[in-house]
Amino acid sequence: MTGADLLVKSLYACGVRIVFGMPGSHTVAIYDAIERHGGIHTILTRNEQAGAFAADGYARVTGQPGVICTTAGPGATNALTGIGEAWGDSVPVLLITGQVNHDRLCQECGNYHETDLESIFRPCTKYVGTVMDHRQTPDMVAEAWQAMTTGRPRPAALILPQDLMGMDCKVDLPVADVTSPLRKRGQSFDPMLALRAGELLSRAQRPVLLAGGGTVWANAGPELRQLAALLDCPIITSQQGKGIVDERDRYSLGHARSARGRLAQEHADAMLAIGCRFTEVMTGFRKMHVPKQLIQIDINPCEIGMNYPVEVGIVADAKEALQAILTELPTQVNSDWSEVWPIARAAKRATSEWMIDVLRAEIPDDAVVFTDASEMAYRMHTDFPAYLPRSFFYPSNYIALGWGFPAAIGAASGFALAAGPRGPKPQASRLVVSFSGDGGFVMTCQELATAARYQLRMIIIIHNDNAYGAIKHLQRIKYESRFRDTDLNNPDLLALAQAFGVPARRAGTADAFRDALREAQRQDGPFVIEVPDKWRYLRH
Ligand SMILES: Cc1ncc(C[n+]2csc(CCOP(=O)(O)OP(=O)(O)O)c2C)c(N)n1
Ligand SMILES: [Mg+2]
Repeated sequence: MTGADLLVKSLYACGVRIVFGMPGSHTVAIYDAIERHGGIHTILTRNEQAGAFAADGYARVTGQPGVICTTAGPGATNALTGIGEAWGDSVPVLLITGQVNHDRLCQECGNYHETDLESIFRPCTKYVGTVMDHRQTPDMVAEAWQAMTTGRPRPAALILPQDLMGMDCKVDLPVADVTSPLRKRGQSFDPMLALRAGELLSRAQRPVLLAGGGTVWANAGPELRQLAALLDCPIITSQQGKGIVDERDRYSLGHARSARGRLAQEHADAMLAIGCRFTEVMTGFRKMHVPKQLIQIDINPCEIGMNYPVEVGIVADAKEALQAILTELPTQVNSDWSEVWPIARAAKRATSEWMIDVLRAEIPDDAVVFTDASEMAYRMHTDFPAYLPRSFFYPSNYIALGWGFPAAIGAASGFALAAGPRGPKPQASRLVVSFSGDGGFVMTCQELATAARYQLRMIIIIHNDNAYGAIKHLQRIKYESRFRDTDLNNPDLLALAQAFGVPARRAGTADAFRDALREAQRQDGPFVIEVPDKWRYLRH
């Protein structure tokens, strides 16, 4: 048994069944151990950045940590942007990376791939460690796993010197048990706080519930819905909280920045914010109306009162805190939204986009949509209703362009794995949609090779305005239309897809888009739809 065998056994014991990434000289021992172990699938990506994005997409959709394995030095730093995205959006992603021999570390004595990975990854991981004795491996895997899966989910990095991975352990060392009670996500909190929160909410005339990503990771949808029903009040969400309660539900007023969501905020005299960070994007650069009577629940104590002053702050897991508030809620509640409900429910968005409407109408309710940092995707936050938790994703806070397509690959890989080689037919597994602009798609388009290699069932939509439209827009409104480096000379995207072996179609109208979506859903593998948008291009 080698250090790499110990690593693989430990990962398997944590429940890892899929590893994204690519091998290099410093990690071939790990890949060989995976090959001999036989219980873990690998998904080969063509750039480690995309591998980290895929691990992130897998984690977001399954709720389980995603794993990315890279070689030392450039492999690891390629993955850095993906780890940054997972850090910004609170997603558990484990980076497994090689390193130069342990006795040569930090000496700059000519070992290729050498760089100080701990220092590079420390600011964007909850746990980072370099194995300095191969027998430490099981404990360090368990520590990394524990960091990712308790409290606020965030990435971790485990750095493995290549000599230790190849080293024989002589004995069959046991791996650490991480399935034991370290699962508890929150810490205990003062029940008086739940009582105060319950009193405040029941006294309010128009309370509103604001749900963020913390509610999704805590699986707190049922409690949230129950509280809304008891208070007869609206639920609005951040981008990360989208779908925690079906956006068609009578208590849902959708995304906080939607026309309906804004109405809820404007009329609210109390707010319960749960697992929501009040980020720059979500609050429209702090312009969001937040009532003075603010109760905030967050698993991370630093978030309480960080952006808006709070009346009551509860450091807890969202589900546990909501359960406590439900218990403490007085039977007499004063809430009365009767005048606002009809106006808010009828509120219409400013302009409708056929791309968004046709997509929502054509794909199944349980389809999973990954969007990239593009103008149309930004519109989708407010205008694309999510029906389920973990069904609509956007790189919300680090906002790495090029994230959407590889992240969708990660999710599609997870579904393919769950279906298994003899499992349900591909059509029976959930449909994955990737929705990018042309700029973002071309940034990681090499992953068409990955989608084709594993025949992942996914629809890859590219909204093509031949521009970095979002940035061109800024040049127009802030810099008197002095356009520089925002018009693009794109390849023929259909020919590009076909060169990778992925069928593709162009659709320039709502009808053509509808037909293309239907054709795509009849496929067993990936399918590209390009939507050219000359009109938008000219409008800028
Ligand atoms: C890695 C990275 N580089 C640059 C940016 C800045 N950026 C944000 S949106 C955008 C343009 C995206 O263009 P496209 O994907 O075509 O979508 P569009 O805005 O045209 O809808 C750019 C360059 C970023 N967020 N991330
Ligand atoms: Mg564009």
